[in-house]
Amino acid sequence: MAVERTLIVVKPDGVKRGLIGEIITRFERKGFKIKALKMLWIGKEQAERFYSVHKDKPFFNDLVSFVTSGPIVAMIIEGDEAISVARIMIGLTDGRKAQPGTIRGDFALSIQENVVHASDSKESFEREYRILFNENEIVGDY
Ligand code: 3AN
Repeated sequence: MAVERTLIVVKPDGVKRGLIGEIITRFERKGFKIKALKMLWIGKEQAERFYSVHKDKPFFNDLVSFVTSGPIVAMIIEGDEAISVARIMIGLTDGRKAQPGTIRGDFALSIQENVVHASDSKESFEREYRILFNENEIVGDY
């Protein structure tokens, strides 16, 4: 058993569509513990840092505009193999190709507006959570 943490973000489309509760519920029901949770509205500079791995992609500017277009909900969850399990739960990037039963498979019909983000590796988690959270916003064991 490898207890890990990962970062989940409900993107602006998910927040606007009233899917915050649905998404939190899926991770809670799966058995993950929520270690940090907040709503925030990120700015351009923060969004550019968050998606810096995509800075040379043709969709980068659109992606930054999209994630800054409204508030997001960010959470850190913890549990066995959290990183890979959360990736399975969110589904493929393109909502049109994501399996039904996954979050994107059930709620997204777009590759950009795909409702949710989950870190894709331990390295991504370590980099991403620091952009959205301060250490004192993460709770201890409970
Ligand atoms: P994932 O979120 O599944 O890890 P990434 O890391 O490849 O996918 O892409 C990050 C975000 O960039 C996606 N969630 C999506 O919003 C956006 N994105 C990815 N590919 C495209 C694309 N071809 N066109 C527009 N937006 C894209």
